[in-house]
Amino acid sequence: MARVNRVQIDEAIANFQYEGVLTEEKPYGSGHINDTFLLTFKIAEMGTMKVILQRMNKEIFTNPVELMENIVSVTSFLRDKIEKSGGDPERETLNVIPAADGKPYFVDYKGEYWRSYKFITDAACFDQVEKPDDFYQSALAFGNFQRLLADYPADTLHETIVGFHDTKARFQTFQDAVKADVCGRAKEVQKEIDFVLSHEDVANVFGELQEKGEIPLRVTHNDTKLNNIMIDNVTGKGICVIDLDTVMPGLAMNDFGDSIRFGASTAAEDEQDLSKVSCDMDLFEIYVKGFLEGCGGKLTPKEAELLPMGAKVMTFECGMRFLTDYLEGDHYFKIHREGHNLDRCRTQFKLVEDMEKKWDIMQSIVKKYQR
Ligand code: ADP
Ligand code: GN1
Ligand code: MG
Repeated sequence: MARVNRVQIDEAIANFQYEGVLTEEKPYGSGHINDTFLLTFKIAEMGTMKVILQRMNKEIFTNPVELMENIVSVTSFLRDKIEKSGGDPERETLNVIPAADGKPYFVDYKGEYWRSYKFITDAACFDQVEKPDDFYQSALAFGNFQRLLADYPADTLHETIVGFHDTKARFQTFQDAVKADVCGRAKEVQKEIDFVLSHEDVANVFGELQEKGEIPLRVTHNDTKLNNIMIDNVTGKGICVIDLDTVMPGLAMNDFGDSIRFGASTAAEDEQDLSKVSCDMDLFEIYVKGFLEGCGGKLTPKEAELLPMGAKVMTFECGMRFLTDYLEGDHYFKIHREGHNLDRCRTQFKLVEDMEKKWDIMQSIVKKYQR
């Protein structure tokens, strides 16, 4: 997407139901998809109010109206449950701020879509695990999120990205990208291409089990990385699950797995020194414990048994997506340097290899907590 320009952002700010005087505006967070800004308003003598303003990525989310319909509906469903259990819905779920015309989004003069959320104060998002307990709390919160949405009417949800975790289809897209080689980059990355090709079985495993009816579709988050959860600064609890763009029917193992690929890694997702990258078994264990607790015993024995496979599938898929994007000229994930997507792809494949070495340990850890 072209960068956000000044006129667009001013137009967006003027068209949401904000109160007070804008005193600060800055780009915010480290998401790879949307353009996020933090705005601060001064409200009379009452103090300040912060909000998140986002330009949604229209190239990726091709139907932002349906996407916002999902978010409004899921957040009101959660709000209701949070209220009933005596929680604080202002902090424990996203709160959409309406546009001036009452819609949950604003369309700017370029036809691009914006939305706004109340900023969750006194909480933080992490790009890497700093304290193991934060990872445990994120596991509890993502497991709990799945449990809270277990009775959400799944057939009313729009599929915001078709085939988002259809790993088999993504394998095909990858092969097409290698064949087309639009940037002439394939020759530099033969080793990584061969890695993908030698793992076709990993791309197929969940599709085959679904066809056989051995694993259920649930309402899942589908993008469960650590920086999509807010940890309360005071209590240290995983207070709110954010980035709800991909809440759709999906697989419990994939929600588990995406958290592992990002949070149980000993290095950043884009680390260039691969000797620093491995899958930490202590963090893996902490997450297994928290996730199973959060799901409240709702996973079937088959799903629990497949959790290590979820970690491998999601890590492999993500590496393959980064490599596809590198081959196609970096149009999907935001990059901040040359070869950024290739660096990201390499960490993911290093993690897959490491998981293969630690496979027996991963399985015995899951057995220990399975109930
Ligand atoms: P992306 O899809 O680009 O990852 P996110 O919705 O995850 O976009 O937002 C990017 C970042 O902005 C998050 O990682 C988080 O740091 C911050 N953020 C988003 N929503 C909120 C919120 N309501 N309160 C506080 N911070 C938020
Ligand atoms: C993207 O939106 P963000 O930055 O939380 C991506 C995920 C990837 C992740 C890799 C909608 O997540 O699928 O796993 O980057 N989100 C989308 O870090 O494609
Ligand atoms: Mg995000």
